Amino acid sequence: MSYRIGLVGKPSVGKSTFFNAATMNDVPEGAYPFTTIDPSVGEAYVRVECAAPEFGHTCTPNHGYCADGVRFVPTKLVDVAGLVPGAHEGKGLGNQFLSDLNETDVLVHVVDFTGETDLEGEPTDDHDPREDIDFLENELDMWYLDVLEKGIDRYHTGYHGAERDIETDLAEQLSAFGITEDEIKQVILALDLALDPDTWDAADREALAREIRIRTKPMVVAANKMDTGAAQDNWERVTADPDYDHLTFVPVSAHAEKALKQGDERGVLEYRPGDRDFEVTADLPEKKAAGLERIRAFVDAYGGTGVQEVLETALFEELGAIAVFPGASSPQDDGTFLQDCFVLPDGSTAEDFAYFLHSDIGDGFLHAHDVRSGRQVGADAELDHRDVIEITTTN
Ligand SMILES: Nc1nc2c(ncn2[C@@H]2O[C@H](COP(=O)(O)OP(=O)(O)O)[C@@H](O)[C@H]2O)c(=O)[nH]1
Ligand SMILES: [Mg+2]
Repeated sequence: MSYRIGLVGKPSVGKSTFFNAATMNDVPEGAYPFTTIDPSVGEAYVRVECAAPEFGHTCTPNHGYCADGVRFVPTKLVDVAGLVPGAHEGKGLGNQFLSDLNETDVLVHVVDFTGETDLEGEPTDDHDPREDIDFLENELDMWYLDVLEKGIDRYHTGYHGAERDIETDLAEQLSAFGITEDEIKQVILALDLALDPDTWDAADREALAREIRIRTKPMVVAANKMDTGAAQDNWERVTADPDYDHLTFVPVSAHAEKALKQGDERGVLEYRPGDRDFEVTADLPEKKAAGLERIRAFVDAYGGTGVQEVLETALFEELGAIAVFPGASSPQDDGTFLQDCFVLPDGSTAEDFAYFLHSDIGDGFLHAHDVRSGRQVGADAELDHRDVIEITTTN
């Protein structure tokens, strides 16, 4: 029911560090490729401005927490280890890697922007981070192409008899990627191809695989280790390159996020995740204090450590998801208020929301109210981010 954000990237880019920082779980980390063989799933949070203050009340979250008007809504984070060259051919943890990827809704490609790790995750200097981006996109495209070719074979073997449509066969073969027949047809036509695979050459099939991948595997690039000068230089180069305009980049220091969260946990500083500032509350040895001041300069310059920003960009921008509060305008008899905040797909209607809450609520849907305005909301009306919606049912 909750979204899964997948962290992907070659070894040693900082996936485990990012994962730990975002979830504060204990996962082994270090510059050892494949420390995390099984995908680790943890709970991270995305920030949503809380609606409760607008009603003059304090919320009582069932899940996650609220800090000074910012609601931290749970989402699943998956550390998907196992990206190695040839993953799509089953090399390394190839098949496991791909099936784990398929269980995520949106990808965060963690890239080491220092250029100090090669494609296998071994130390080097002068590695261009663009190669990592090309490499992942290519692995994904080759994987999609394999499946696409199977769909074309299925079409040729005449499974659907005389009335076969290529989009039907492709949609069946590509169903794990969550794409419909209609969407496939749109992609074929958008690429100026005929609805006849016999007219497609190898380049056409590759372009088709790539386009379907782009539409079904949205991704954000987490430019990690931006606390180093080398990474900052690469950032300038890569983000100025028009060949990468199709991607969203977020500057990140997973180290900084982890240090701030640990400091907060140990009571030496106060830090709300995602903030661009923090307060040191203890007397620290000079070295520690200086380290924190370097982090302060970083979060001030970049508007935060980037960890929260990455998760929120993935969910709310790349995926277009929205957060909706089921609720009323005043607290329940037991004093609870706005206990829930759910993340729903782009385009969700009031009725979708009712079904999301419970099938009985969906089945009994009578009408919905926008609690802020008091206006009735039709079953088919699309909801907006941060709507507060009360649903009335027949039962
Ligand atoms: N400078 C810097 N180093 C980092 C950062 N994040 C991770 N690292 C280091 O990069 C190395 C690999 O990190 P790890 O999380 O194990 O990478 P993984 O193999 O992708 O899971 C470790 O030495 C980390 O301490 C960061 O934000 N800045
Ligand atoms: Mg790891």
